[in-house]
Amino acid sequence: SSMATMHVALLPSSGMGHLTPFLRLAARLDACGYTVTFISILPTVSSSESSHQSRFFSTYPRIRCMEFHLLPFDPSTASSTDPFLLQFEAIRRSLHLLPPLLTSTLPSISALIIDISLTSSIVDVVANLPFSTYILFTSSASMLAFCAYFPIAAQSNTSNENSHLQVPGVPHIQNLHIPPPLLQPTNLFKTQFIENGLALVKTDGILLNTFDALEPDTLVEINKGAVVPALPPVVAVGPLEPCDFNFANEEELTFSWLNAKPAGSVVYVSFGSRTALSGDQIKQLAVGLKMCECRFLWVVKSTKVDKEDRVQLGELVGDEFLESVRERGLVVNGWVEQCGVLGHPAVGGFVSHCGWNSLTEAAWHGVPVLAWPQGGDQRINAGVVEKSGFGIWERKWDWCGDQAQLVMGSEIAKRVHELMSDQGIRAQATRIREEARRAVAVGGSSANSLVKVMEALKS
Ligand code: BUP
Repeated sequence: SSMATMHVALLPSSGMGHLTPFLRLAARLDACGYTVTFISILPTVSSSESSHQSRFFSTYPRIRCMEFHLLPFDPSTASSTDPFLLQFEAIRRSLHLLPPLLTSTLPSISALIIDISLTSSIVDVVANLPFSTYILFTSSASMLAFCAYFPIAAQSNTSNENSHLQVPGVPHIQNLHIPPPLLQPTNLFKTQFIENGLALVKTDGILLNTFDALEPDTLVEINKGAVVPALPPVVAVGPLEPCDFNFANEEELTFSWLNAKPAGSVVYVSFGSRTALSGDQIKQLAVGLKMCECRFLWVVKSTKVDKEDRVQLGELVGDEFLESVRERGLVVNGWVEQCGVLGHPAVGGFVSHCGWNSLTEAAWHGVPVLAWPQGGDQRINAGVVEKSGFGIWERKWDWCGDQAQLVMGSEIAKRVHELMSDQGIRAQATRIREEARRAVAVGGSSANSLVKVMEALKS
């Protein structure tokens, strides 16, 4: 079909970390002139997911919305308490309802782009349908390599913390860097993870929100077949640029506070949309930010899902603390427009949980990162920060969780100070920013790769 009628459908999964890159890719494809259908899964887990989607559809009126209503789901039939993981399962169990929706749209669909968490359930459902199936992998190339390799490694399981997993092209992965649920004998996450890893070979290709200059060796090894033979083409199309939602107007307080601060003087602290630190760790972080004597903007989260009742800020960090850092620090309990913050000239460092979107946004804006991974893929992503040199990673700091060892305020202060004063890291972050922008500009590696994928669909 001609470009004007080429039609791409996108199926994201739950959580802002998964939704965000799908919205960005949809906006990119729309800008290239393709017909785009965005499948909106209802109901969502968090209110940020629903508010972002409604804003998205009003900002991009050409993009079509296909509502996909989930079947009723009884969480007690799945072995997990994580609301986002339970939603993965709920979506997986409803996917057999999707083909009639997909085949009845006009112009007919040329490609379906799916989330990794749904892969093993969807590949068989769409196997005989007349379109290609691509994954948009929402994490790093390192994590993709791990995801492809883990099902094989799991067969020769060793549970020693210090044992290494040598995935070709990826820095040594110790067992203690692996998402913790994968080290347990069995659980819902592990089952899904292994099934999805094995199903990668059944897709037509895998798109990555990364770029050649950020993870060069890993991309080469994957595409040489060194990680797993017979993987479909793995294509770096990132960093996917932030959508322009214009949230900033609503957050005048945050941005007018930033506007009054000197260039590069503020450290931004956030652990993403689904990580709640323990009360004690939040208090130590407060101590650290007070001690480090830098200006800071801190997004505090005490609940996993934003629909839950919020605790008052004073209760979390102490009224005394808020009073004592008034000029120097802004503490926000809720949501800030992170891309606006990272792109603000006052911001000179980012203490991050290393969610992949956060890292690609830091790269896009050239902001140095202090990596403090808290769970999931985040230690593997922290390895990318360290290897590419645009940040530092203190490997001794623990994951978040009930058993977690507290990182003390003095230790945090020391590292934040180092982050904000290291000129070498700052220069490298600036170089990464230039590479990122070059990759997606006309003729850049990621822009060219996406065009090639779309061209291949035509034949
Ligand atoms: Br919190 C927060 N504002 O206040 P990640 C997040 N974000 O814009 P996660 C805001 O949500 P997983 C806020 O810019 C990024 O695009 C942020 O994605 C945005 O981490 C996204 O960084 C968060 O991938 O998901 O949400 O923990 O780790 O599952 O990928």
